[in-house]
Amino acid sequence: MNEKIGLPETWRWFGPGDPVKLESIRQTGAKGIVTALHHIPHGEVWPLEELMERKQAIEQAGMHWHIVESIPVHENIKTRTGNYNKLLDNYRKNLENVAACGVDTVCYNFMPVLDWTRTDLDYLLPDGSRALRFSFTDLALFDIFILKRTGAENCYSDGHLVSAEVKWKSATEEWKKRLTDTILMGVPGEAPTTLETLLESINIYKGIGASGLRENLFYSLESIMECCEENNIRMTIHPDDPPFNILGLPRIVSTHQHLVEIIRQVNHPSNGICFCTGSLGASKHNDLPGILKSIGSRIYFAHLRNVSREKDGSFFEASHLTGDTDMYQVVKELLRLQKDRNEKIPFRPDHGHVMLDDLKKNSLPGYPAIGRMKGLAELRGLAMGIEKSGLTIKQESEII
Ligand code: DNO
Repeated sequence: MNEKIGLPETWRWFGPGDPVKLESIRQTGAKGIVTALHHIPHGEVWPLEELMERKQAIEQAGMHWHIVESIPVHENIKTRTGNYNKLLDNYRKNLENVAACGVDTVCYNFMPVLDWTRTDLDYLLPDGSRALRFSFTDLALFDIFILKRTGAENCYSDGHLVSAEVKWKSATEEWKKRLTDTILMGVPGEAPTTLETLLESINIYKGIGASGLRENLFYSLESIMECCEENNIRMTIHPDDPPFNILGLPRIVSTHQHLVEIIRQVNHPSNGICFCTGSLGASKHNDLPGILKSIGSRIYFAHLRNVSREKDGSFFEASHLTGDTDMYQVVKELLRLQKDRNEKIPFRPDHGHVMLDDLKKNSLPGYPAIGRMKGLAELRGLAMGIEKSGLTIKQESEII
């Protein structure tokens, strides 16, 4: 694609073990690779040598590496316990190391214990393809009957309690195990959590609450901003996925207000946002184009995907241009921001349906090749159409 038109296209690659190889990614048209050293346990220093090998492999395949997703934040940093200061030293070291490889943007999240949470990785769509889904009934079933969290029943509507109990009675052991593995999974390539550690963590976070977690985020951000500045790195926090409370864990990156608080509290240009339309869009209260208008000056990276919300708060991942998020408005705002700021805002097509030949292959949940490539192609066309028809007009962001 003409680099001067549209939004820079990137692609998430999970490293040499990813079933989608760099040579294939190149054929999608994406120029930028988004990756991380997923096999290294959270909190450890990533060896510079290994990072350089990654960089080389990406460049040899004809692409470049500017974005790391994620340098994971260790639980002790989120809870500010134990060796958290040492872990923050390691985090700064990692920032220096990735910067030495030419990385200028780092994505991370501050979700307690679990990264994104779904209840079904294989949801059958009417056209025969498969998507990820989050069902409130299944979450309630897991919470009450499998995790057996004290007080869980108080967190769900009467309707969810009834449907969870009915489903529990007829569920097979195999289905229960699959649901448990799905909820505990987190990020492909990283160690899953267990029921025991999840329960322990839920207890720890009970004592911390949303305000404590927020303070811990601000403390951590303050402690790395100077390092980011020196190394020309911009941090982008990923929104909570889903953007509402689950399993009694606190949430601090779910709403417009949360994002405003984060950038106001640590008011430094290196403190930015990863604008994930799929995460934010799972709540009907989030006005996505409105968020872009408001805090666009701090959005340095975008994840574009769509969700269809169901009446009871459940949702499934729709194709990139359908679903409840108006992708036309989102892309238009992003293009406008690019113009205002006179700099590019990279995006990646986030997730994709399992379809066509991928139905016969093993791909990482959310990250098959063909569904993502379909999303990328649709988004590329949308951006080009908007830009070539001159639909973006200058508008400054409201705050900061
Ligand atoms: C899901 C991803 C997230 C994201 C992390 C960032 O597909 O968008 O796992 O990488 O939350 O730390």
